[in-house]
Amino acid sequence: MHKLILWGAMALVMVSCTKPKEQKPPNIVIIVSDDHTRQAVSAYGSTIAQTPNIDRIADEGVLLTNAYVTNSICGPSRAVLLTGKYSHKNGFRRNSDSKFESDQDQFVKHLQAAGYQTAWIGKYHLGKDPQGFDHYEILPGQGYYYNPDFIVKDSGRVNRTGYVSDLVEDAAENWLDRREDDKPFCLVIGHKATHRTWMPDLQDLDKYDEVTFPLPDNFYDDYEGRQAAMEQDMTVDKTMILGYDLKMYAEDTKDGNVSRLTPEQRAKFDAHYKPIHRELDSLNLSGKDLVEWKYQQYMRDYLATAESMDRNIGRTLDYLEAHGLDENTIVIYTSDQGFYLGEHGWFDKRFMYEESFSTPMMMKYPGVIQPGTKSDAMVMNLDIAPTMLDAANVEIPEGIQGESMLPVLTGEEKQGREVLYYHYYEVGEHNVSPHFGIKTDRYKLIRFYNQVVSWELFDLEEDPKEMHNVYGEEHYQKVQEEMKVKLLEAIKKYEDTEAEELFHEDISSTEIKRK
Ligand code: SGN
Ligand code: CA
Repeated sequence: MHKLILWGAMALVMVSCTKPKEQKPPNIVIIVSDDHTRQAVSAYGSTIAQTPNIDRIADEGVLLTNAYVTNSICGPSRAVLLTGKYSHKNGFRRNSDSKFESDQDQFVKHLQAAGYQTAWIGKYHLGKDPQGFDHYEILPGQGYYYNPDFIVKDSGRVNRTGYVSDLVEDAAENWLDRREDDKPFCLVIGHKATHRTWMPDLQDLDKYDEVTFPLPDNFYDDYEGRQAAMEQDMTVDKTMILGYDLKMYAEDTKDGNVSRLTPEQRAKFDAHYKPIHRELDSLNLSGKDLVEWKYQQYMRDYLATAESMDRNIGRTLDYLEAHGLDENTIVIYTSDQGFYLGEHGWFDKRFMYEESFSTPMMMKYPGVIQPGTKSDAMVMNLDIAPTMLDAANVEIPEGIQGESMLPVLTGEEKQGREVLYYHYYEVGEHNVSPHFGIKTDRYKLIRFYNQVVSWELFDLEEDPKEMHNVYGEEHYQKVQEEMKVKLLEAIKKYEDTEAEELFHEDISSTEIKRK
């Protein structure tokens, strides 16, 4: 009974401000992919990929052209999404050794308290104990592409036959079918695509066979003046493995994904990759020819893996329409971070450089956000939690560090953020040195520490590909000082005491601390 009163009160408040005039609070669907980057989304102007279903969300709402993450890696990014707090506040700094304390405050818990039904379906990657969800069906850890296991709330581990993107969507629709339809819902759909090792649905394997992809113009970056970029281990050339990543397997592969295939599925898989393998053997490539061959194969697998996800996002949107839910449902599409598609010679993410610091983000909110809107406001994944609470007319708790995007997206406020703050912590795989920094509309300042100790400053207007570190250059002295002031302000604003200590350390020259 009291929930009904609450909703009545909410409806009244909503009529009197910019919120929709519907009587009911909006449903929420948040679709989070894994490593799917803007360069591979046609709504962002990608010419190499077509993502018609993802684009539908932008067409019917807003495309955010300046959306960024606070820490470019999977688990940490999801923890930020749920808590609306930076990694140093929510405790999940690294995939490698952090534990997500799911008893902490999360926006879904507030939605639950306000009468929402909540569910997380698909890749979660924050352990096995989600809280704040009435239902979950999550992939254990990274999960598998083919015939994956799911951990189902109250039932435990189950194995399902099929391709992961289809199975995640099936489970999401099953939950929607079963929900109590007199209550609003918040559903998070976590896709596994397009994570390494880019395993496409078998029906999509040949999709990009005939395409030759242009090499990014900084593919052969020499990393001059950027020591951390020099030290990384994530190049197509040296790090990407022909067998493991590009499926040029010897017969006795131990790869977890491939060994899960049924004999029938394996036959289709082999029918695609074996001729490519034979061709590779016959070409006898080396040097640049081999690197560029790897790049083409990487791109084909990556984009083919996105196909099924895009198709299944189309199913989500169709489901909402078919059930008359589309007019009162917010749909957000985002990734846990961006990814390198050969820029700087790389795959993977982690760096605060544009390709992995940014993330695709678009949102439809019928009646509130004008279809076909493009916003260049600087927003972060940190803002999703408060935005959803704002949309549901639920009070945004004190500790949340993000800001609701709604005032900017509805035109109520003109200006978004002026400064974006970033902090990456992981030490290990891919050897990217920890770093923190800020970005403004024109400049980016980064402080690397722990493995590489250095400063980097980029003028994004002059150097959008971040090839020229101007830190210490005479011409940029004033900008450098101003950016440092802004960085310290951001550190203090978000109470990142570890970064504050490092900020004050006097470092005169670049240092490398090899493990
Ligand atoms: C795995 C991948 C890495 C990737 C991390 C983090 N290696 O460890 O290449 O950077 O995940 O990705 S793999 O051989 O297991 O594919 S994240 O999206 O989970 O953060
Ligand atoms: Ca990821």
